[in-house]
Amino acid sequence: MESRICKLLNIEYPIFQGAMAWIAEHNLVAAVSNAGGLGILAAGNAPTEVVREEIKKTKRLTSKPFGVNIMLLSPYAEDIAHMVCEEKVAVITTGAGNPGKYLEMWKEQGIKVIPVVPSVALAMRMERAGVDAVIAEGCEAGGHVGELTTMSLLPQVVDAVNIPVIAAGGIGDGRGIAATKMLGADAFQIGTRFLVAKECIVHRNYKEKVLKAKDIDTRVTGKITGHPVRTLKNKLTRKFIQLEREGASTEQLEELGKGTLQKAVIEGDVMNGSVMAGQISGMVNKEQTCKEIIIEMVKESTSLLSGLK
Ligand code: TUI
Repeated sequence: MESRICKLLNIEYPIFQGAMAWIAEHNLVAAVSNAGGLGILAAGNAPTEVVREEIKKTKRLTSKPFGVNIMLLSPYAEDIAHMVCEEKVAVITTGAGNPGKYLEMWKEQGIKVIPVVPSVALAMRMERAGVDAVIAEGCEAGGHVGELTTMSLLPQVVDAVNIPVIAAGGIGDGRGIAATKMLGADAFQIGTRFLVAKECIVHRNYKEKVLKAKDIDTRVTGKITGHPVRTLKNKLTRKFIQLEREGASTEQLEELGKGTLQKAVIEGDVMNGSVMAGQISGMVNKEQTCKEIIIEMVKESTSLLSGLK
């Protein structure tokens, strides 16, 4: 599993843990980094000092590199962008926007910067602006998604840039890693499978819902608001879809979505909460430690790839 990403970030395996808001906190992140992957703290919509504390707690649990993901729609994004410099984090990933205005500051601090890009155009802009790598995330992923699938987006981004490309969206086992490696990926980001990791603190009901999910159980809502989100179907998605059909306003839909991720993750209300998860939920059916997940995926993919002669 040699990869230029491993050298760049000083990690053993080219496996990133997707930064899931409210979920990717210090326990999960440290477990992934200690297992040789790259754990990534999700800042989500959390206030700056909460994220700073999470960074400190993670540092106490691991001496390995880990990242912080800044969700650029957060009201605290700007503040967190400065805080991560003070805390000297090794890697920053970004989502849900263009991090252009922070790049100079982060690069001056020697931080490795890896934005999520949902298009070739943004990938090229980011390369020109000096980022270290990009994450090409297809809409099979859970949470906020772009238009293109991993199968279509990834090879087009790989052709357009010279920096390393991390594949994300729809990777659930070693076959997904082998397949996206064939499409040109240098590393692989996995979110949904880590939801059911033993070290993952998400509510038990959330884990059960992912474990029970079938292939066709995710829905994308919020296309109208400009922020489409993939979740497992439930009472909330039915309400969303009905309101969208009735031509509800962006404000009404945003109001309905407020606080719903916390409701599912912390309170375990998986009927009225937002159960963000990717399309591979249907193949997640066992609970393992982060180390077991990583080792199993590495073994499966290397075996598949070594069979290609
Ligand atoms: O960011 C994610 N996944 C997320 S963020 C999130 S919290 C949230 N909740 C409700 C609404 C919105 C966010 C839950 N899941 N993945 C990475 C990602 N980034 N997906 C799509 C994008 C993206 C979209 C547009 C990245 C850049 C971008 O640029 C637009 C521009 O300004 O050029």
